[in-house]
Formats: sequence, structure tokens, C-alpha cells
Amino acid sequence: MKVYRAEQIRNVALISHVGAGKTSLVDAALYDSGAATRQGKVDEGSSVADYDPDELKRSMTLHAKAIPVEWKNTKINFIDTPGYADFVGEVKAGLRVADAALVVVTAEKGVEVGTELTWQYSDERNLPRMVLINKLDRENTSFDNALKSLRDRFGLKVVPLQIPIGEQSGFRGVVDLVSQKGFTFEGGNKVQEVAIPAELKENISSYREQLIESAVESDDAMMEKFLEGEELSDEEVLSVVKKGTRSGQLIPVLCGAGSKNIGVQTLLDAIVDYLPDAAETVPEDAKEFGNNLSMFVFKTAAAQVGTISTFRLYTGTLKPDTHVYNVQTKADERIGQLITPRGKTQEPATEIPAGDIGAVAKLSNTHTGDTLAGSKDVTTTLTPINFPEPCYTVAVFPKSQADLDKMGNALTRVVEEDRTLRVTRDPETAEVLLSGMGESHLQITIEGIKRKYGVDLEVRDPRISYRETIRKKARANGRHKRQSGGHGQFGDVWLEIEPLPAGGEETFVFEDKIVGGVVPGQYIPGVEKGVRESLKRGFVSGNPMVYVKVALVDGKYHPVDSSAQSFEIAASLVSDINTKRGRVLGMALVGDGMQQITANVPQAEMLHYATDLRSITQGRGSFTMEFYQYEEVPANVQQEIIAQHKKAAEAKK
Ligand SMILES: Nc1nc2c(ncn2[C@@H]2O[C@H](COP(=O)(O)OP(=O)(O)OP(=O)(O)O)[C@@H](O)[C@H]2O)c(=O)[nH]1
Ligand SMILES: [Mg+2]
Repeated sequence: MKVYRAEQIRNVALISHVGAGKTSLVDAALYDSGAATRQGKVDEGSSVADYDPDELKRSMTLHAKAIPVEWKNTKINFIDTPGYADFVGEVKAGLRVADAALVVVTAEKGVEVGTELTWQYSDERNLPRMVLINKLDRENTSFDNALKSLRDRFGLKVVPLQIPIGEQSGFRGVVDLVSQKGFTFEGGNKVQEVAIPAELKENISSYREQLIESAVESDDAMMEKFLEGEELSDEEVLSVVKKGTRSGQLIPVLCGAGSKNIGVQTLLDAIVDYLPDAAETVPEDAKEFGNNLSMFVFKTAAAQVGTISTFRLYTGTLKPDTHVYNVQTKADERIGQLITPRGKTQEPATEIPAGDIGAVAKLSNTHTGDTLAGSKDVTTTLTPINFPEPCYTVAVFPKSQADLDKMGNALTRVVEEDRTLRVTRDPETAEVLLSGMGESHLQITIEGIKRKYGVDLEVRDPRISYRETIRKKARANGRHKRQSGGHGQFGDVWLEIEPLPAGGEETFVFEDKIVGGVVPGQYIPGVEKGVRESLKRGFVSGNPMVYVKVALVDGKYHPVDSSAQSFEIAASLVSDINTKRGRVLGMALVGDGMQQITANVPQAEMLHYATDLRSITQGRGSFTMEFYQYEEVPANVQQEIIAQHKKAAEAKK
């Protein structure tokens, strides 16, 4: 592939609700541009863009991928992203390096939840965008309804740039409202200019009027001309539509049916004509690098040839066989061969210029989100990807000893690749926890670990680290006595245990209430130590005990056999306390466009919440959580936890 200058490059992220037809569009575009000899099909497993085994298995996109399409002396770097909600991290990564977004909706459904969410992510980055109303060939579809849903939801700046010729099974082409030309697409990648069908003529003039009216908002001189009733030339219309689109004041709507290859070439034309090129959009953070090299790694993925890092170059020029420096990890990375990625195939590249997207294999110390620079002295990083917090957690267990040995490394690797995953170890339950964006996300990760790293993992709900406490004051005796040869061991204590306020700052208080030296002062620290030890194990459920005050009230000692250690053991023998717990749940509401609900919820109830919340809110809701405090669990749950502990303790015996 020839080298394109930044002015000739368009970096366009494809975003949508799941299954709107993004990947099929890329396949059609590759065919139209001559890069593929036939049009790949997602459903037949022949897509150029969806090729990873997990993607083939599910017929859906799971990874953000850059796929260049050469069109009219322009390189359109499509960044295809997944529509399924669990893979939001990939969408954010794709949008991070895009200069514009193409939002795909279907003519059946118009705006869906995934449209709203990805629209919002594009807003976060202020990206200019265009909308494609896709699947216009299907039964029970309507251009008008889809358009209405777009304008209702996103405002009147969303206006058609094209309107369809024919509908449903008769859909065969589009009319371009700027040039007022019709094009039909019938058979393979052929396109034909046609006369505008008579029945569309009236519609076209009113839609064109609407387009111009919206576009001139971005240009005072044109606005004046328009208001004075002067006719704008086609070039002037094109130029204001371009200006309006780039400034975000106008969002043009196009028509098509990707899998039928209808309207794809007119879409590519519109991308070239209206979306910003890579030279005019050098972001603030990249400007700091001047002419020095800066590149942002937005995707790393394990492949047969080693890890492939895909990046966008912001400034400078990258050549093969050079060195770059990772600003985050301080690593000196050797760039071997440069690659232009193209889905399942790739081409060697002689250089990657500023504004372009490329890939390189085998960087040893570079992960998703890292900045690479041309010099060691650079400390500035490019703005990181705004990843969401993981919200679904499972505990993972190796299936065999061999799996155990390799598990740590495999988990570290997947977390470096996918920044919406997190691995932690619960210090109390000793479980290894894997967190991500949903059940499918974690399931696919586990499958990937098996395939790529040969590590077989089993998944379970994480154990909750409960706490024990008591409800009522109780008294207990512990006595340790051993006679063996010379010195014996003797200690005897009476302890009073009472609850402290649940949720309070103090979780444990020890008090010495001995009078008359019945337990000599030098042994008291031993008693406290023993108490602390036994509280760690709890008494009924095997969980640590909190919110208790323990007072040493009485005891006995032996002048020869007693020692701090004997008392420590005596105190740790206090195990017959049979008490219950105490507690509450709180909830708070904060209004703000969308509702934000703050609540205290038992962790055990949150295990599958990501899935539940998604279905309750049709996918709109998201949540984050953090530990608040320990509270009493209901009696039935208590019984369960205690029974489980007993069972586990029995099993150990
Ligand atoms: N009738 C019709 N079907 C289409 C069209 N475009 C795509 N499809 C079908 O819609 C389904 C989803 O297409 P994809 O291209 O995988 O959609 P996607 O947006 O990439 O999906 P995700 O990546 O999973 O979000 C497939 O079965 C396609 O064959 C179209 O224009 N018309
Ligand atoms: Mg796809």
C-alpha cells in the first residue's frame, strides 16, 4: 500500500448498537475499493474484519480493528468496533484514535440503546460524525421512521444528506442531495448514475432546503446569502456541509444496505468529502511533541507471531528498524517490521506517517494505552483511554497443577491487553478474582486464555469475606493447663465480650479490668494477643470478628507455671460464645439527567448485578462499587455461611 499524507487520511470509528451492520460495511468497502476480490460475509465466516476464532464462533465483533480502505486517493482507516455492551472498552479504544465517528443505525429499529451509549462516548471526545441508516433492503423498514427517531433523540442538526431510491426489497440506490444526482447499485460493486425518479423530486427539494438551512449555521457569509434568498452553488453547499459536519453543527444522514453493497460507495465518497482529515485534527496533547515522534497504542493482542501492538501515529514519522521509547514503562522498544493491519491479512509498510494507523509485532514492554516517543527524555504522555470500571467479578481456579503454574502469567497478559479486565487476589478468601464488563466478556476471556496460553481455568462466584460480630454481652472462660516434666504451663482468664456500634470506626477494643492482680500485669499483653488471634478466625462462621469490645475481668495464675504465652493460649480458647449480629442498609438518590443511585448493598447480592442491571435498564444503566462496611446478614444467610464453614472444617479433618 502506498504511503498517504495526513491530508489524505480519514480515521473513522464505526459505532453502533450490536449487529447494525458495521463489519459488513467494511467488507463491502474492501470489495468496492478492489482490495478484496469478493465481498466477505460475516454470516459465512468469510469476513475480512471478523476473523478471530471467538468472533467467528459468535458471529460478532469482539475487538477494535483498524482496516484501511483506499478510496479516491484517500486512505480511510475504518476502526471497526464491537456493538455488544460488554466490549465497551474496545469502543472507547477505537474512538480514542478516531477523528470522526460513523454511527450505524438500522432502518428497522432506528436509535437503540447501543446507539445512545456510543453517541455519548463520541460526545465525550467531541467527534464530528455522520449517521448511516442501514439495512434499508429489509422488510418492515422505514427511512422516515428511522430518521425521525434520530432527530427526536439527537436533535434537528441530524439531517439527511441522501435519501433512498426504492424501499425494502425494492431499495436500490440513493440520491445525493448536494449534487442532486441519483446512483443505483445493482450487482456486485457496480454503480450507475441515474435520473432522479419523478416521485422523489418534490421530497428532494425540501430535504435539500433543510440540509442547506442547517449547514449555513456554521458560516455567517453563507447564512446571509441563504437568508437573502440567493441560490447557493453546489460547491458552496458542499463546502458548508463540510464545515458544518466538522464543527459538529451538522450531522449528515446517509442511506445504505451494507451486506447488499448498496450505498457503500456513496458513503465512502461522503467520508472523503465531509469528514476531517488527520492533518487538521492534531489534538492538543500531541501538539506538545512538535515534530518529534509520538504514537498511541490503542490495542495489543496476542497473535502467533507474538503480541501485535496497533497504534496511531500523532506526530513525526515511524520507519522500520528503529527504536522508540515507552513513556509509561520507560522501556526501549525496537521497532522491526512495520505493518499495515487489514483484519485477517496484513501488509508490510515502508513507513507510517503522522496521522496514520499502523502495527508492530513483539514490543516487549508496551501495553494498551501506552505512549511511545522518539526520545528517552520525553515525559509527557498522550491522553489515556477513558476506560470504564469493571463491574462483574468471578473467582478463577486452575484445573490442574500445570494450569496453576501458568495461570499468573496468563492473567497478567490478558489484563495488559484488555484494560477493562482486572485481576486481584482477595487476601481473606485467598481467591484469585477476575473482573470485567459482564458475563460474556469474562467467558470469552477465559476461553481466550485457554486457546492462547493453554491454561484451563474454572470459574465460580467469588466467596464473600463476611465478618462476624455479636449482639449481646457475653462472658466466657478460657483455661490452659499443661503439666510436662519441669515447668508446666498455666493460664486462666474470664473475658466479657460486648458489641461496639456496627459500622463505627472502632472494630476492636481491649480493656484490662483486672483488680487485685489476679492476673499479673506482665501477662496481660499475652491475653490481648490471644484474643486478637481468636477473633481473626471468628467463632461460628470462620470469618473474622469485628465491632467487639473484649474486657479481661478475672483470671487465675500460677507463680511458677504461668507465662505470657500460657495466657495467650488461654485467651484464644474462648470459643463458646454463641451470639448474633447487628446491622442496617442505607440508600440515597441523586438526580442528574440520568438517575444516579447510591446504595449500600450486600456484596453477595452484587455478583450478577451487571447482568441484572442491564436487563432492568435495557442496557442504559452502569454501576461501580466499592467496599463500604460490614453489616449483619439475614438469619437464613447466616445459617448457610455457618453450615458451609462447618462442612469445610469437617472436610479438612
Ligand atoms: N438485510 C441486511 N442484513 C444486513 C445488512 N448489513 C448487515 N446485515 C446482517 O446483519 C447481521 C450483523 O451484521 P454485522 O456486519 O456483523 O453487524 P455489526 O454491526 O458488525 O455487529 P457487531 O460487531 O456484533 O456489533 C449479519 O447477519 C449481517 O448479514 C444489510 O444491509 N441488510
Ligand atoms: Mg461487527
